[in-house]
Amino acid sequence: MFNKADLYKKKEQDRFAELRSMYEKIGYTVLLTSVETEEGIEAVKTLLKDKVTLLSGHSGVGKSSFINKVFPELNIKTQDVSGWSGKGLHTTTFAEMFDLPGGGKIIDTPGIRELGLVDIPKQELSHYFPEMRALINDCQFNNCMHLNEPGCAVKAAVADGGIHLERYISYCNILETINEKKY
Ligand SMILES: Nc1nc2c(ncn2[C@@H]2O[C@H](COP(=O)(O)OP(=O)(O)OP(=O)(O)O)[C@@H](O)[C@H]2O)c(=O)[nH]1
Ligand SMILES: [Mg+2]
Ligand SMILES: [Zn+2]
Repeated sequence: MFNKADLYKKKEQDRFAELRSMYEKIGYTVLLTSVETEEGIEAVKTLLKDKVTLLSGHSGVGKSSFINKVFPELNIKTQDVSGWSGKGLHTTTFAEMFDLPGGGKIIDTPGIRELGLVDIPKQELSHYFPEMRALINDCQFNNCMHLNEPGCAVKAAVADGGIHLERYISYCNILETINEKKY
C-alpha cells in the first residue's frame, strides 16, 4: 500500500509506477491510496474483512490515519499535519490490535526505523524473496548465498533482468545486517 497519493508529483508518480511493476511481477498486490482524498481506501478495506492484518511502515506514512478513516469508531491517535516534522516523532508508541466491526482484526504498529529480522540464518534469507526462492535450486552450490559463488542462478537472473536490481541490492543490504553469532 502506497499512501499519500494526493501529494505525488510527476517524479513520485513515476517512481510509484516503477515500484508497482517491480512488486506485481513477483506476486505482490500493490495499491495506491490517499487517506486525504479517500482514493483506493475502499479497495484496501475489502482486503481486511475476516483477516488479521498488521500495518507496518515508517513513522508518519499514515498507518493510524488509515485505520481512523476506515473505522472512525475505533478513534486512534494520529499526529496532525502541523505537528508532524517527518523525523523522530512517533505517534503510535506500541502495537495495538483492534477488532473490526465487520469481522477481522487490525494491528497498528509504531513506525519502523529499520527492518529487524528475527532468527533468519544468512543461508535462508533468499527464501524470503519469492523471485529468488524460485531459482535457488538452480545455483551450483546448495548453500549459495548469491554473492560471489560461481554458477549462481540468482546473480545470472539479476544480470539478465529477470530479478530487479533493486531487489538484489535490498537482499545484499539485509544480508549484511544479519549478525550470525548464533549460527
Ligand atoms: N496529504 C496526506 N496526508 C496524510 C495522508 N495520510 C496520512 N496523512 C497525514 O500524515 C501524518 C501522519 O499520520 P499518522 O497516521 O499519524 O502516521 P503513522 O504511520 O501512524 O505514524 P506512526 O504512528 O508514528 O508510525 C498526519 O498528519 C496525517 O494527517 C494522506 O493520504 N495524504
Ligand atoms: Mg501511528
Ligand atoms: Zn546463488
